[in-house]
Amino acid sequence: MSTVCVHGLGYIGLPTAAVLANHGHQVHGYDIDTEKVTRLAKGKVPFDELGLGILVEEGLESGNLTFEKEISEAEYHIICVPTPFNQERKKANLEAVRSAASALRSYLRPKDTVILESTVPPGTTENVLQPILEEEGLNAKDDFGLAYSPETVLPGNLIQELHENDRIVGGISEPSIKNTKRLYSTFTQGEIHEVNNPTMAEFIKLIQNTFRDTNIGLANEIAKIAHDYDVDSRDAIQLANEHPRVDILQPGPGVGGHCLPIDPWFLGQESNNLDLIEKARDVNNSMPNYIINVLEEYLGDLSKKKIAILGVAYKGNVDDIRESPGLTLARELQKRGKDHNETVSANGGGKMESPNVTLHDPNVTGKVLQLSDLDTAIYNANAIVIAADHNQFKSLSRQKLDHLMNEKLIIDSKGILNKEEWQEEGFQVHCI
Ligand code: SAJ
Repeated sequence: MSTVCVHGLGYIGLPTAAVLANHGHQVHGYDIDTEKVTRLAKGKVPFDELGLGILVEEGLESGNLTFEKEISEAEYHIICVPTPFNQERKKANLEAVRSAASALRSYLRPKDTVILESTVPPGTTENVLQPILEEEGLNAKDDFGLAYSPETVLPGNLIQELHENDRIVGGISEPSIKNTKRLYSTFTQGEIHEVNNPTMAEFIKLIQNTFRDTNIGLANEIAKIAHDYDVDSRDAIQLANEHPRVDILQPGPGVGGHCLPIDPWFLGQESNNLDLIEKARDVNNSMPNYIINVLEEYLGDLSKKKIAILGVAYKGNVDDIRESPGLTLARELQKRGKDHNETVSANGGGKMESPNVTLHDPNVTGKVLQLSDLDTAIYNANAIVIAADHNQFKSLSRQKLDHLMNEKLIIDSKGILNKEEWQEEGFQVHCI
């Protein structure tokens, strides 16, 4: 068993630390957010993830898992810090990787191994991380190990996937790869694939998410085309996928989360050859406005209409709102009235009021968003848009909606309702 220091206790670092501790390693969790560290030391997990709370609790009880405000020496240092995206410059912000590297290098001893897991543009491990780690005089090739091994786990199913997914390990030397494999093989049943340089591993991670984003872009475009022919896109995709070599993903309100909408741009950081990939991004980003067009098809002018958005998490059964399509839709709806009024004040014409948008999400908490309970959100609504496929929305009560809504219109952008059953009760259901 080994000593491990995990740098960054977010969506990936915390579950990784807990799983490692659960497999007998002595794990030290470190984060620059000292309040978070204090809460974690008391067993308080800052986000919902199936099975995570219990693993943290067990780790703390066994003494295998500790959370500290200082970095500690360890045989392995795993870096799981955020790599935000700078929208304007279309570049990754690697500040957190840089400062994690500067902070840990004085704790680095010969024969230790540093593993980067954060999603980064190709070349980051060797060109950004390595030089910073070497500043204290140790040399990565001869003295310590350095590898990139991307996390590939799905939020909502993280713990299971940490145990089961294959892993890619790209190291700068044979010992770097060997030591990294040794650690991961203690908890993953998936295959560990070695590649002989970190850049290749970084690239593989990015094309996995880019594949998914581009495939969803195709599904979204198919949904728009299907509507023009009055064809149900989901039925069409389902049957098309019966072919052994066709595997189209599902359309929706847009692509959210911290990974899929961002990773394609990381891929393009040092390349001008993104074409189809950028187009797919545009298609996915167009979905909230497409939903507004659909709403207008049914309701006409949306001024003074009340639209309830159900689901502001970026996808079903998570509480994460990063890059949430539901929130983008809300913002775009509100913008409609504003944009219209700016045009009419310049050119003359009648003013338009923004629709009244209400938000409901049973999984998300927080005052900033002004979330309503379900009844308040849908009361007197002219339409509901389902923007996240939470389990709770699959069993919405027709009776309640019938009773509370002003007009019985549902835009089901995730295709979770049984359309026929709802239509039998007099609802208009439009699936994206
Ligand atoms: N979505 C669709 N249609 C689909 C599938 C998803 O519109 O058919 C939408 C979702 O609603 C959501 C977005 O795409 O808004 C992203 O959701 P997701 O479940 O596809 O992926 P993430 O972002 O939660 O996690 C992805 C995963 N990558 C792959 O499956 C290739 C996960 O395994 C990665 O670890 C994660 O990114 C990451 O951290 O990179």
